[in-house]
Amino acid sequence: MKIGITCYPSMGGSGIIATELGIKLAERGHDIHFITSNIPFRIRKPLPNMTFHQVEVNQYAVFQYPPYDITLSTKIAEVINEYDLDLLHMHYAVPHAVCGILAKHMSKKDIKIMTTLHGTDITVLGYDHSLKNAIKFGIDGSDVVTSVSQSLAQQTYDIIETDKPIVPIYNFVREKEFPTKPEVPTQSDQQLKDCYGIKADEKVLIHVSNFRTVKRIDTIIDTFAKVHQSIPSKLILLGDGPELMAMKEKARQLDLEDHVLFLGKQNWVSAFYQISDLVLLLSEKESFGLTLLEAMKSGVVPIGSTAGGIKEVIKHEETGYIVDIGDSHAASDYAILLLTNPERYKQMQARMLEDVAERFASDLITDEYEYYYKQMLEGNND
Ligand code: GMT
Repeated sequence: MKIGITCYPSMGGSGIIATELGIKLAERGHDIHFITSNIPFRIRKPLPNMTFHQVEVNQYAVFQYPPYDITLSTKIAEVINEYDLDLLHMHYAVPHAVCGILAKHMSKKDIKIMTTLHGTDITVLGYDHSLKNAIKFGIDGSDVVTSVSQSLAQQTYDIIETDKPIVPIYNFVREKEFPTKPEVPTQSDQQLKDCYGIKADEKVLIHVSNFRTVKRIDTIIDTFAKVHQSIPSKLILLGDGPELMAMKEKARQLDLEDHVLFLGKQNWVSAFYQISDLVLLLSEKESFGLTLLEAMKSGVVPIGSTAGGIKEVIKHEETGYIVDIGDSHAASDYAILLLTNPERYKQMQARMLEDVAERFASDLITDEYEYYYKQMLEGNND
């Protein structure tokens, strides 16, 4: 199949899933055309059947704002015609699904469109009255719509009031990018710990995000503060965003500045999971939580909140623990329980790894997308 993919090419989870899926599909022999503002950051080596088409927006004095959406639509239409694409896979309802529909009209080809909803396009933008209609238009005008969890599908029905069927297809990780850590840390793991002043006997908790308020990093620091009182430990925080400075201040106020490590954006998060014992994602909105899955595949046991799709990723008391949003007491109790009971930790880790392999395998999820591509092309998508 000849597939056009549009996503945000930056470090967010939606861009990662779009890129990793593109790589999987290219490895299976499909022709993949990324139509994006930049080369997606996870693409590290050329694949013969993968092409990147850059969207460049010119600035003219007549425009108060550069018209990215129109330029993107024009570029998609050009690529549809030039490469005779079979289908578009748009990640995010606005602007990308809407741009796909516009591009379809511009290209004059009856191309099929799949749209994948990732979360923020519904759970945040969906409440913006000026965008809700555009989101609905993007969803209703797509041939197949997928969401990254059942929870997000339900939220879409509730918030956007569409009756378009929405197919939940979970996030996945390409397994070799997140090798499972060995039981005994390697020399290079200890070297990485040394770089950041983490002692061999200290436990490591990790959180990775874009530091938006919805990620509730305040709850993560409160959780760590309680754990740190009884267990020698460090908290690694990877990422950058609006809450960064406030969270640094919070760590200082709690006298934890030497133990909460703000390491900024990192390209190779996998190395940090190799040295971590627990991953925390205590968000108040989260459609899936790709960072959890990346950490779990690496062998790091998760504690998550009840938000959105997290409950579908972690099986409470079986593959990790779930706590109410804002409940740092419960989160720290579970963390201490796991970190002080090596047998319990090992059992949960083993069950978690089995579950990741069963439900979130990259081949399984790629098969699901491919199945719906075929259904669309055969006209069986209603
Ligand atoms: O988590 C973010 O804020 C980034 C965001 C994005 O749009 O890239 O991630 C969303 O998509 C990921 C991939 O499907 C999901 O795993 C994340 O849970 C989702 N984020 C939210 O719902 C807040």
